[in-house]
Amino acid sequence: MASSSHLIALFVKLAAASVTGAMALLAFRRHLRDEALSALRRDIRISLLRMRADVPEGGTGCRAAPAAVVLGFPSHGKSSFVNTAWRALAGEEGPFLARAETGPSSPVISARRVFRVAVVDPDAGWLSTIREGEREADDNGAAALDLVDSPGLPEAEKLTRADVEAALSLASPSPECILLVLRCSGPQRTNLRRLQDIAAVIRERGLHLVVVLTHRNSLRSAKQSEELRREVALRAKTDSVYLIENYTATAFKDSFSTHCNALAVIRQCVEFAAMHRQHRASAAQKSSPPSTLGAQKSVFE
Ligand SMILES: Nc1nc2c(ncn2[C@@H]2O[C@H](COP(=O)(O)OP(=O)(O)O)[C@@H](O)[C@H]2O)c(=O)[nH]1
Ligand SMILES: [Mg+2]
Repeated sequence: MASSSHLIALFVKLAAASVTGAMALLAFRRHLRDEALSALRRDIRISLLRMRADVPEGGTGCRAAPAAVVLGFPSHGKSSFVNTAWRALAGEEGPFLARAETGPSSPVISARRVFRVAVVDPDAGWLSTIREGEREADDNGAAALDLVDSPGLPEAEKLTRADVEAALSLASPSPECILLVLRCSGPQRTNLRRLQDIAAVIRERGLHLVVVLTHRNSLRSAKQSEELRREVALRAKTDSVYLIENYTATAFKDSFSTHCNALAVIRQCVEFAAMHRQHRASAAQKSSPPSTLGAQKSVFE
């Protein structure tokens, strides 16, 4: 009798130790994931702040928030991606909050198209003195970017080059990077065939593109995802291809992979926008007439 009670006590202790161990592991995993998201947000903030700092106040370059146009066919998840990116960048918690209007079928006519998203400072609070300069810049909206939700391209069969050109030139503010959003499953998957043509027009305008494939959860396996990613990369001639399951109002649950992918997409996009700005600035410098001071100098050299 005494030995069985000892056994039970031992069993209870073992169970308690296993539960504590499992909880500690879960807490550790959560900490690692939070750290990974913070690192991505930090990278994005640094790039955005650097883009602004590179142009002195009153200088000739552009100090505005970089603009990324979200392009794609209707109902492929463009507006949902804006909402997803907003949640991930702002580090929003609690119930899902939509900024861009979304809908299951026909394109939603939304009055709002430009969404200025500020990137939350992961170090706010405990690094307050070191990062004072950055916070000051932040007050002026430096660590932010504009996501421009476009109305949607015409159906894939009817799509022409002029349609893509019009979508790019009508976008306001004018794009510095393109986020091409395509649904990776269902009958809409056939639209991927037009990827090559769309990507060509984007490149001809001197813009970089990031391909965002939505409805990731409808793919059956990691192998299928990888094959699709490779196929899209070949068609679009870019390695910047990301698969994502967007946040939607139905059955919403925060997901590490969605947060991580949305932040990775935006980090790439900001990098491309910075390259685009630099390219434009150096092209403008080359085309501007040499100053008289420069001309005199060359005479005396
Ligand atoms: N399951 C799932 N549904 C999505 C995803 N992205 C968008 N949706 C849904 O697809 C529909 C169309 O999305 P929306 O963002 O309005 O497409 P848009 O016309 O390209 O802006 C909406 O009902 C969304 O809830 C996704 O990644 N996964
Ligand atoms: Mg939309």
